[in-house]
Amino acid sequence: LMLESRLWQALEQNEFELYLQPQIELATQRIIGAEALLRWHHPELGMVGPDRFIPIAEESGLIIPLGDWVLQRACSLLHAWRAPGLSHLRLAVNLSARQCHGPGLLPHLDRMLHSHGIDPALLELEITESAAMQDPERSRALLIELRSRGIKVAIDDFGTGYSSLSYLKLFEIDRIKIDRGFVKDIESDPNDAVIVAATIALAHSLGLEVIAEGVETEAQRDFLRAKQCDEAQGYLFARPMPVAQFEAMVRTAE
Ligand code: G
Ligand code: G
Ligand code: MN
Ligand code: NA
Repeated sequence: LMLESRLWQALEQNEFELYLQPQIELATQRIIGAEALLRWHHPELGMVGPDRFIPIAEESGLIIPLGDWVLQRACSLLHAWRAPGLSHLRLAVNLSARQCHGPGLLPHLDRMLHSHGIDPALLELEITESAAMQDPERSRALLIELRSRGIKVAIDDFGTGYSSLSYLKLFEIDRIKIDRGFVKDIESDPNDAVIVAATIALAHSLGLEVIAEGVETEAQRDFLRAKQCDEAQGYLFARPMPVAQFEAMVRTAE
């Protein structure tokens, strides 16, 4: 209850910040973009992570204005990145279930993309299986609308739902994000290794790209690269970080 009432105030008082976690192309080891991850600088509690406040924001409806704020910040970043050395970067943004199924998302996105003059292909929206499956017909229609604008769509936490294969059949998407639960034991659990390798092959044969999350070791990275996984994200490469630090990292790497 305390956090809920503080959340509305937090939005007004600009206490939220987007952190960025680099995404790496495995074949070249280059940073090809980032996932935007929300952080709350609470004046007394310090940094509060999204696991603590996103569920509350979903429940209370704050997720709509908060999600709009995230998209607006993401679009203004993409606008700023139309600069030498940064213009290739893609930005992935998480959508919550309520945001996906509300009526305001597409008009808001259209306004943001237009007013910031952004190439829609540089924006990727991450939708979890469970969010999409809450209302499969609506999600299907939404994903078609997003993709008709050239916006990229990724399935987040792929493999953790009860309907991963139905998802691939039902929805038009661009990329799957292999959940870090499968990546974690790739070296020690032969089942996980087989599942990950088969998922990559399946995705590729459907014309989809694959990113693996939660990559923490060189052995995991080498396994994924050997199985032709396109991209990876995780503590091995970098933790989520403030925008300025991400930009400096990209510039140094170039
Ligand atoms: O950032 P962390 O490192 O703690 O993220 C935890 C969870 O919060 C992840 O599942 C992520 O998808 C979710 N999350 C982070 N940022 C956002 C956001 O801007 N919107 C939504 N809906 N979820 C987010
Ligand atoms: O949106 P999603 O649920 O995938 O959110 C990504 C979450 O995973 C964030 O909480 C982020 O901080 C976390 N994360 C990113 N890389 C790693 C990693 O290598 N290991 C672990 N354990 N968590 C990670
Ligand atoms: Mn995500
Ligand atoms: Na995920």
